[in-house]
Amino acid sequence: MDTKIEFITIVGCANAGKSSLLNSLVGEKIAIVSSKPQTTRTRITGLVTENETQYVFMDTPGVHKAKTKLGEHMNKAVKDSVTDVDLILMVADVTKKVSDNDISIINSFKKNDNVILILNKIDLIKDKEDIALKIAEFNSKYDFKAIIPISVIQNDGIDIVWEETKKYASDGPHYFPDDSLTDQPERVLAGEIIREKILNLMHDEIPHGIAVTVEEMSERVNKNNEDILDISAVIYCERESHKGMIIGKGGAMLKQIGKLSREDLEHFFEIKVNLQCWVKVKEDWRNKEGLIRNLGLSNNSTNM
Ligand SMILES: Nc1nc2c(ncn2[C@@H]2O[C@H](COP(=O)(O)OP(=O)(O)OP(=O)(O)O)[C@@H](O)[C@H]2O)c(=O)[nH]1
Ligand SMILES: [Mg+2]
Repeated sequence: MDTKIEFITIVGCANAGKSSLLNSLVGEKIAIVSSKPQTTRTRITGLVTENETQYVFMDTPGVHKAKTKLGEHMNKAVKDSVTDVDLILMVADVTKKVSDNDISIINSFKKNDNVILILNKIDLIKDKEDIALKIAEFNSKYDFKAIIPISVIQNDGIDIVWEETKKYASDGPHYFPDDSLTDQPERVLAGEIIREKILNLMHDEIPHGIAVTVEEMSERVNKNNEDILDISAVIYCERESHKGMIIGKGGAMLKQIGKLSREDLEHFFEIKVNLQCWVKVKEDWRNKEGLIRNLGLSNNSTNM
């Protein structure tokens, strides 16, 4: 059988719904999602193999005005991702004004790039005329191959995204095993699931200064003959005062983070999980190149 391959990058401003779209296209939650901007920090690959064709989707961090070295790495990951792909899916939140960041994303496209604009969150729009106006505004900025209004949350329009996406596959070998969903190692996925819970439970600057590493992940059989996955994770934060808040009164916050993470980890890995979380301080790590690299968050440490 002749095989086909297509590389697709998903770009856009922070919080537009890029990771939500990736999860919807892959049909499995492989990228964490939160209501806070700058949730995604590295390029995440999502894979769909259908008959002879493999689709390699790359979710990227939201473009934003970087205030830390980590932010600069995140923006660079986006710039790097738009070269040498078959298709770019640019995602914009239809409820937001066209921003400087949208324009800088559009300026990074070359004239002949295949770019489809996805206007997400149409479930929040009451007057459909507003969608038409947004389409006209974006239309004047770049020659998009298509503009598709969708709602990931309501699963509205995803079929059209697929229909348009499929046009850009070409002959070539598959890059990943046909049954893979992502290239993220299991430890990275586990760490991200824990970070998502912290993003949802904590406020202000704290969640943005969190990094999670999984130090141990191993399976064993317990005395009741059940399979258990032992996971030991370290939650890094930027200040001693943040550490106290992550642990919470009498350990209540850490307990809650642990409980929600364990439930999600058990669902994802389909096995009973025993989770241990430790909290450590790495002063101002988001501005230290060595620490960013050690935590696997620099461009050179992503795995493609
Ligand atoms: N109402 C509505 N909310 C949505 C929709 N799609 C995503 N969201 C919400 O928008 C927020 C951001 O979603 P993400 O998928 O994390 O956005 P992102 O573009 O990956 O964000 P970053 O990784 O921070 O750049 C979350 O709270 C989602 O639940 C949608 O179709 N409608
Ligand atoms: Mg994201």
